[in-house]
Amino acid sequence: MSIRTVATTPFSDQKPGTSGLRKRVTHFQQPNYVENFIQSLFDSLPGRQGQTLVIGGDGRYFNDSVIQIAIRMAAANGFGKVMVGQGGILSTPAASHIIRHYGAFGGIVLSASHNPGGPDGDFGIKYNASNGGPAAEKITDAVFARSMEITQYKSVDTPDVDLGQIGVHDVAGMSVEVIDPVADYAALMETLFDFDAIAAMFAQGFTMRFDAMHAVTGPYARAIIEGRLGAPEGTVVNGNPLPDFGGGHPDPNLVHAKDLYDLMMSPDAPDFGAASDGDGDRNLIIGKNRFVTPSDSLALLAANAHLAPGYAKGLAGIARSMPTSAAADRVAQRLGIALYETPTGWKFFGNLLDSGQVTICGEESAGTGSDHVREKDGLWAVLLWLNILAARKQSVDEIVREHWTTYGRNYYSRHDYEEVDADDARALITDLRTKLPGLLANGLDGRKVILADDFSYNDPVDGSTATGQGLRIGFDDGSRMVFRLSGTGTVGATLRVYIERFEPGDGMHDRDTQEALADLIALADAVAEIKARTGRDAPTVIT
Ligand code: VG1
Ligand code: CO
Repeated sequence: MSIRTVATTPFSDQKPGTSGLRKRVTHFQQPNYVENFIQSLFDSLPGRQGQTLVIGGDGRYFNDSVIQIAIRMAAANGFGKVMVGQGGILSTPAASHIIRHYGAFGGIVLSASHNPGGPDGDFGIKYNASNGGPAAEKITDAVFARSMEITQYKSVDTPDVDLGQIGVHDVAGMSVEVIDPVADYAALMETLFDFDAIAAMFAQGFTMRFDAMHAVTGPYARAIIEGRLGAPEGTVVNGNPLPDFGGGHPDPNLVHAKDLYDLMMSPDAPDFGAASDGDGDRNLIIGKNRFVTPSDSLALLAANAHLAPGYAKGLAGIARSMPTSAAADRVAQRLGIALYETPTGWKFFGNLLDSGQVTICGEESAGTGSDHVREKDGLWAVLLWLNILAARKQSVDEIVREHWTTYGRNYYSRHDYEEVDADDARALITDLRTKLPGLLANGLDGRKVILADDFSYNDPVDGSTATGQGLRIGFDDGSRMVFRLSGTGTVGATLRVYIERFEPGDGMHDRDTQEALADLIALADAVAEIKARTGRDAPTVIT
């Protein structure tokens, strides 16, 4: 079969963001746009000849077309084998596991995560390396550089591979294996958690709702929660992945998973509620009348992980992204283990996990995970929670309250201003940056400022540095505000403002979060001139 070389010209906007290249579907549909990016990626991966590439996605609109393009281009670019999820489906954590489990060279995950899908929605392409984790900046920078000078791409003329049936196909001499997207992942989960104890809890009448938001986790949650753990059918809702996620926004937060939230706050609430996002790497955890913030969830999981068989020997260390609250820091302190603070994005946890310095990682954006894969993992977090509930035989609310009494509570909230004019947003950050030295010297509104900088990170493993990762202003009472621009949006800019305040173990733990943070929220607006510069009265999303 002859390889076809096609002439092309560069696009100037193929720089991967926090988590791969993300654009509108219509943008990806421009002639050669997908091909250019995939060829730039392959050109940046020396040693790929004869190797195995994993391909899968979250099932969103355009997933099937891009998978076929990627398979043909993999064959033309010398890969020896492609493993692809049946129906083109692989959740992000499952793809990470498959890469590791089968010793693959890397993997392509097609997803725009929590962004909406459909013909007018978003699409995305991300690359994971042989450790199963998101490509480090060294690789994404190389891909971007290549995309700016690309002149041709390679493909083969073969018919589409039938992704509907599990089995092996030949594409121009390259083997394509269509695999069960769930089986290996479910088997991994069974090695980490006490499935018997969780199943016994369900058998005794424990109730749960898992909202898959018509995204990728439906088949995984059904197979594991209803299948292996024996929860009643119907425990998983919105369990069929749809190309447009049923018109919804597959972001498991209090705005987009409002149905679940309302149920959990109602008299009919089951014992436990959870949801995941488009590609299955995020999680939302809600108990009866008790929403657990992602930052608290990270701290709680770290403090209780030893109750699950996979973590019985304890944790090596904990890592959290910089904007995530300091709740996990106190757990690390008590456990006598290291706490690492990294920039936003899972790729920064990779080296710490690979070198065995941390076991559990988390982000305030509803991402938690461990060294079992190299991505955040929504269902993993849900199963660890279930394991903890089965072991402690207490409600979510009781466990959270006990935690606060022991460690204190970090009141925490993130305010997002979406689709702001990109120049205005950049100017806001630039101007605020110039104010930081003054704040450090003079304080702010009568408060003593002990930290005012633009966060930069030195990777302790490979010595690489990431700068410009967010402006932080910290006060002497442990409260803090952080400002950064999103690297996953597709229209304009999204300003994220993260606010937290520490309340000690014997303090007031029952205040409304927005109210408890009101003075800091007002201060953040004043110092960054958010309303004036964005023209917005209120954030688009509050989490
Ligand atoms: C956001 C979150 C970040 C997360 C990233 C990818 O990035 O803040 O914590 O790692 O999304 O998550 P940003 O740059 O928009 O703030 V996902 O679920 O899209 O893979
Ligand atoms: Co995601």
